[in-house]
Amino acid sequence: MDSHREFTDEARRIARAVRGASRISIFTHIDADGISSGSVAYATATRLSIPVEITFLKKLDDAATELIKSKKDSLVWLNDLGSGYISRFTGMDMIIADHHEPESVNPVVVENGTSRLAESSIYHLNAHLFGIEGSTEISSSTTSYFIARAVSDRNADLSGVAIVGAVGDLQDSRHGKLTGMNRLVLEDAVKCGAVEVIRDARFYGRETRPVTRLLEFSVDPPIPGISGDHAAALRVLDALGIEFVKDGKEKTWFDMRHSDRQKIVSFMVQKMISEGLHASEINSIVGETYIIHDPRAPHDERMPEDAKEFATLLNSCGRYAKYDTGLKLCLGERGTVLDDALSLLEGHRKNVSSAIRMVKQEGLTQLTSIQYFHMQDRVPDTIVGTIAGILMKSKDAEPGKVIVGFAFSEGKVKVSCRGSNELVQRGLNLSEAIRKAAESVGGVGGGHSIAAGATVDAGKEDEFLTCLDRLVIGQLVRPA
Ligand SMILES: [Mn+2]
Repeated sequence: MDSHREFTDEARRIARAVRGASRISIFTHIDADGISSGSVAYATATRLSIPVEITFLKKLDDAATELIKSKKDSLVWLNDLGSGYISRFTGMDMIIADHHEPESVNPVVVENGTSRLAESSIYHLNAHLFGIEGSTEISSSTTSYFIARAVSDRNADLSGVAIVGAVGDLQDSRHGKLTGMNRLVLEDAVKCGAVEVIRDARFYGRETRPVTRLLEFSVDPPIPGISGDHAAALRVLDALGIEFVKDGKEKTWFDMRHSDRQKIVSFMVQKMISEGLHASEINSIVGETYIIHDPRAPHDERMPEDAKEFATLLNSCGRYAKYDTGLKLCLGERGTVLDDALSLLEGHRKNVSSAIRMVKQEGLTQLTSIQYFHMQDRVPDTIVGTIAGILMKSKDAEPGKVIVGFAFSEGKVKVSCRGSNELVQRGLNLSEAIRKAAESVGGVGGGHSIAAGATVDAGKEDEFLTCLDRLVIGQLVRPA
């Protein structure tokens, strides 16, 4: 608990700097957590009537670093990036609100007892510096929310959109609910009506997918005898006597009666218990779900309310570089902004499914601890991670191995890696492995233990793979 206190104390110190700023330049990452974080910072500045601008960054490369450094007359507020490169910004008037592994986990303490980080002009709010687990207990959006909340109580209503960022980074997946610092944000959100917590099946697509597809595609963890088997899903619904078709159209999970949903959930839980699944695996299927009611937003029935689906919408905005659309959604705009976001999502789904078909046709290439595919220039580089994530949960991947995806990106090669909770428990730290492997071929990389990315020079893929394979073998010390 002390670490929580120190963290919120630091947020308060940073809030003073925010209040005193004459201009704020926000930089943030382009995924759901990044867009959500950016919107929290943006709303905070706007409400203080401080002139503010926001820039979305795919990565913190040299060009981005120069751009950030050019904002000398502003208080720069970095979200969801920066902690790994703090030494690039020495002397800048800057806030870094991030949850990726910092360059140095412990601030270097100098003789007079103050830390190097405290001494520098950079305000650095990152869970890792306070002994808090940054990959599961706090996202960038909830980190920035702590600053926003310390700026003004009025900003409590930003908690809903902050929760979308945390869910977008899958921080609720390990325990089937948000924990740690995220939980404190959730409490604010529930208090102000921005989020409703519902215990339910945690399937993806409860608002949009036909229910048999929803059951068929629930693969993390798999429901014995249902996942990957559309006919089995139909049989189960029939056997339970559930009417899932109305006017010739299949219902979604949300369309179904509560009692019918309960029937399906208890059937699945029994099935999983009888198959000897772990309590933690069962929890990840049946747990908390988060319904977002942004108090700032007008009601629009096309807007997905489920936090996961909201996050997916933001991710589509980011992947196709419609950052402004994502930002406006987070600020509570609907109408034509929502039209744009929904059509981006539809286009994205088409892109992903055709890419998955391609990889399945070509097959994954197997190494000892990893398996990989290369999309070359056939998809936007921003969807390689999604493809890797989906394959990781499919029957086409070999279990117990990391998936690596490549695609060409602006003259270089973008790499995305995905592991599993099980591999992380066995010692996998993809963030570290990918950083080292990328550096060994002159590239850059990093991220989280379960998901990480890199950029390397074209032609270096094989060398990179050999190095990564060796590093991952070394990490997986614990037996399966
Ligand atoms: Mn993040």
